[in-house]
Amino acid sequence: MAQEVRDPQRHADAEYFTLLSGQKIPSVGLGTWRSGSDAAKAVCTAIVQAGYRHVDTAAEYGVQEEVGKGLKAAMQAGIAREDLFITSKLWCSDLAPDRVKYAVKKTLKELQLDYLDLYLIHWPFRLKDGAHRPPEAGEVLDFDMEGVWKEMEDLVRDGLVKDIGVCNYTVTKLNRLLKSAQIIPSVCQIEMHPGWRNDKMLEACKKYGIHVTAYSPLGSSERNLTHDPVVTTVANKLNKTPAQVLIKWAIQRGTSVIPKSKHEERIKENIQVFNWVIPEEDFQVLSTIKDQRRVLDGEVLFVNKDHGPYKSTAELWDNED
Ligand code: NDP
Ligand code: 1BO
Ligand code: 1BO
Repeated sequence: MAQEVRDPQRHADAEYFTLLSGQKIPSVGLGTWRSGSDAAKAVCTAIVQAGYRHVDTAAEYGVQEEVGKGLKAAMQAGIAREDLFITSKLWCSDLAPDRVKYAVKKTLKELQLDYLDLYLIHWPFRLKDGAHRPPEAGEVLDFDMEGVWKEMEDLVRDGLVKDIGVCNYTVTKLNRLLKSAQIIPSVCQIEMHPGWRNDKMLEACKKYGIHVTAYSPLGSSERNLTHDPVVTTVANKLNKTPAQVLIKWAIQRGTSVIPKSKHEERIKENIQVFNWVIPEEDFQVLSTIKDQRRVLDGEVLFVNKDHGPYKSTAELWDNED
């Protein structure tokens, strides 16, 4: 068992985690998937009013220009660029060696930034431009993992990004990547919450020193765990909100965490997670919820049951679930 899983009090008040590169990633960041036209206001509110220093976005979210406006407003309000940690992601249609640099430059332009703190491979599956959901025959292409990673490494050398990492990897894919990587991924971003603990990936990452960021920490909008009776019972006992308990649970596991909200009050609520702890017994209760399942299994994006190359979600996740 990884140290953090064994000792959930160790990271209780970590405001930052240190990456392999030495860079620090703030433990709480603002998610921006499905923030739409509210993204600029959410980002600015989070940074200037609520004290966030970490924002997670992606080309695929279609909000980067809005996020960029929010970042610009925050910087105009006096927050220094170097105090912010901005993450974006390489989308599946750009998952080819000759498209990586172009994709990051487009992202930087949309965000009005000259570097990213972290650039992630969004999903380890390459899609044809304009692929349908679910994909039609021939729309899921071969992914040159080693070739793309080499280009990602070049982005670090060129100073366009400080750290690189992956999302939605399995232990199998991580082991393959590590065989050829010259720069080990600093971060692996994966779905994690008490309803999908994903202990296997957490432990694999810890073994290699790869930091984990937990996405959909509240169970996303599809499985809103803020109404789960186990979570609400612990929240009532600790006099905290269910969202705060879910976010704190993630930090106590040694992961950074990127809750998304479009609402000012919730954005503020979601970072009030310091100077208190989830006691061991309650942490264990949260860590033994039986109904373990992913919210984002990737099926709609990558599975074509008749033509493949991935005919089931089990295949996407290398039969590790
Ligand atoms: P979250 O688990 O963050 O949940 C977001 C939902 O919870 C929204 O419906 C939000 O509504 C609601 N919510 C937010 N705060 C509270 C609160 N205090 N009380 C009750 N409800 C609340 O889901 P996401 O899937 O958005 O994950 C977070 C982020 O992770 C994403 O936004 C994205 O940045 C990243 N991500 C990355 C993925 C990847 O493949 N790498 C995949 C999925 C997510 P409202 O906005 O109305 O407040
Ligand atoms: C559509 C991509 C899933 C959220 O990151
Ligand atoms: C639109 C995202 C769905 C992932 O399975």
